[in-house]
Amino acid sequence: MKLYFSPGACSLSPHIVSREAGIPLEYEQVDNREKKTKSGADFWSINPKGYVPVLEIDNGQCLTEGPAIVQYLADQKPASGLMPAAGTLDRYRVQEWLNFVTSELHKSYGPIFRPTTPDEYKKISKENLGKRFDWLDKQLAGKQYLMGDQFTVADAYLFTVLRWSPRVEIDLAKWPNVKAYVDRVAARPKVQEALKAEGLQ
Ligand SMILES: N[C@@H](CCC(=O)N[C@@H](CS)C(=O)NCC(=O)O)C(=O)O
Repeated sequence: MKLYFSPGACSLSPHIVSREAGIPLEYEQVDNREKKTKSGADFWSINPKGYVPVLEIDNGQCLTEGPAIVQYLADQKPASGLMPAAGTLDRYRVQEWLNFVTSELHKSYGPIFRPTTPDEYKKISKENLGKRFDWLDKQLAGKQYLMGDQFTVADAYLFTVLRWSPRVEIDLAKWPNVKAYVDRVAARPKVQEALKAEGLQ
């Protein structure tokens, strides 16, 4: 299988999951501005939506949308504990987290990165993120990971978006549990491996 990624983008989440699960993937870098892959392919022809991540599965099909990709990868290695078994309440809890990260956090960062976004809009996006972090900080009190002691795909995704904070001048020190969580996830050997492979360390 091949993962199309852009360094540090949300594709870092499935990248981390592949390494945590011990699934060997081919990784192909995408130039998100030019919409070209490292080997010169037209990225629009790979994902007509024009964004990473994309997982090309061995049968030639492509799967898009990070939250779907991480579940697919984790389900290849159920013993990894990265995704609880289908039908269990814990599975829906992890899906609840994935949805929170994608809709309440991930898509609030996007406009802050864009140079064309009006400052007033950026300010509102940051305030909204701050409100979510107030809540998140309480959820993480006394916990190693979102689900307790078990690292799951939701942690790979949450970590991926939280690490964009310094680039948009959000200081996570205001939320000590969130800050400690980011440091804890960053210290995981497989996370370190993924960061190094993307040239982020
Ligand atoms: N809904 C998609 C969004 C993916 C997304 O926002 N990807 C960004 C990187 S974090 C991207 O490739 N953006 C390039 C673009 O939109 O031109 C998902 O969750 O996978």
